[in-house]
Amino acid sequence: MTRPGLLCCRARRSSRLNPCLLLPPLPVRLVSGLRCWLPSLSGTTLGAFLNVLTWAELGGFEAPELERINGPTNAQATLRLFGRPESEVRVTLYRDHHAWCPYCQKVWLWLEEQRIPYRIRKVTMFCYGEKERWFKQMVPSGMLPALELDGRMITESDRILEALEAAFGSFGAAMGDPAVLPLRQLERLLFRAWCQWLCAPSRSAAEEDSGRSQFQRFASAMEQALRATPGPFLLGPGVSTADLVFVPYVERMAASLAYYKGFGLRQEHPGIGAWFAALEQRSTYLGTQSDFHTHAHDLPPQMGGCYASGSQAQAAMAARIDQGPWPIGTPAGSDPETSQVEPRDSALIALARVLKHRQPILERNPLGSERFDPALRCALAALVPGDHQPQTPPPGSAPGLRYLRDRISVPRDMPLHAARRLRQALEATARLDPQASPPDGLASQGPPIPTSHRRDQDPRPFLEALPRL
Ligand SMILES: N[C@@H](CCC(=O)N[C@@H](CS)C(=O)NCC(=O)O)C(=O)O
Repeated sequence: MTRPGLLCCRARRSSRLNPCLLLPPLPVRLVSGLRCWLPSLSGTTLGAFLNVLTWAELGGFEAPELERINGPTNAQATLRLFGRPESEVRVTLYRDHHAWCPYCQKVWLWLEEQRIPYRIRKVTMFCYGEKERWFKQMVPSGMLPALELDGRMITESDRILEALEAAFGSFGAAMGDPAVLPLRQLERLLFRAWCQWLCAPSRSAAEEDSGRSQFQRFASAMEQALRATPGPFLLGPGVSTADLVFVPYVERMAASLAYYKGFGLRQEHPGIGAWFAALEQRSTYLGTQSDFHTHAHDLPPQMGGCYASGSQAQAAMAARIDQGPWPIGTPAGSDPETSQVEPRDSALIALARVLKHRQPILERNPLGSERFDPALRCALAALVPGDHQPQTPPPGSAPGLRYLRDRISVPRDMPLHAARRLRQALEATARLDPQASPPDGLASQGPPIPTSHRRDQDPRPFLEALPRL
């Protein structure tokens, strides 16, 4: 069965969205869409794949273009001007390629909130590759973040913020303000309690409980600090540097404690939940915000290991973060991870990001480019406008689909909701793999995500595939 009706309906939709995409006659379209894997399919299975969209058809569903330089905060920009001329740029921020470095996020957010024109140069972290020689010549320790201000190189995130305050004025109360200093100390105490709970194996249930209650003591102290002002931020109604100091690690706490402890930080500490919700009203924070899945797997090599509690609730939560179902279309307020309602174009954004990096995505996949190509297009069919279901992929595709599912990084690749849509599409397609039996068995998973390093996330193939500007 070729199901021509479905194919025609898609073709019409794509050509309507993009009038330049003049589709060739039906038989040619079918052949071009199938050329990579026709030889490996038998006549009976072939019919099931005839309505898979071609790359040209997928390219017809355009996502709105992101204005990287002057638009909302985003992880892809290498220059931010906020409507100012480039000649006004005095700052270069050196941060990591994957937006995994918490101390970089603090400085990044400060520059975005203050709308200071700046350049971004991305550097590799030791855990996912080799540090660039040019960066080590400037910063021998290789540590991030680093910031160049009027030609002067500064390292250490707190020193960087102090230098930025001196040059451009503070963002609310300054780093050295008597109201900010005790909050900065509290952030370090909270950080330490989190590390002790998460990064050391518990030898008994009592030890696990003690790690949890020690952490909750400082989480409650943060809530108390929030209650001491009219809120929703630490120093009152306006977000300020004091909040930015807390953002990176409290975000990582929420993610890692959900995954490794089955602990809902936002739910257990509603004051912190309300603080996150206020931050999620800001496009600045949304542009730097990561998600549970990304942090659950970027933290172990950075922290020297994260230890799961092994409770039933923890195992269930970790499985949901890894394999879904992800909270898509849940009622407002019931999403454990964010208060942001899903933007309407999140599926299209996911599609556009895959299309942009299609070549290295295909080449890096363990199935190999030729085998993964049709499987990926089967999954992407679920992202095009309309109520489309993923298509049954060629037999044996599940590990390749799940390899990609496990390596979508937020916000490096796309925002949180777009990433959920793409993971959902890949997983739903993997479950249709006729050879994946049992459907969620180990054999049909992709290669496991490493925990002592993340060299599976080498950024170079993706950078090399981009057009040189
Ligand atoms: N105290 C420093 C800590 C910076 C730091 O630990 N940076 C880590 C990344 S989060 C780093 O650059 N490590 C080297 C690497 O991973 O390549 C600061 O506040 O800037």
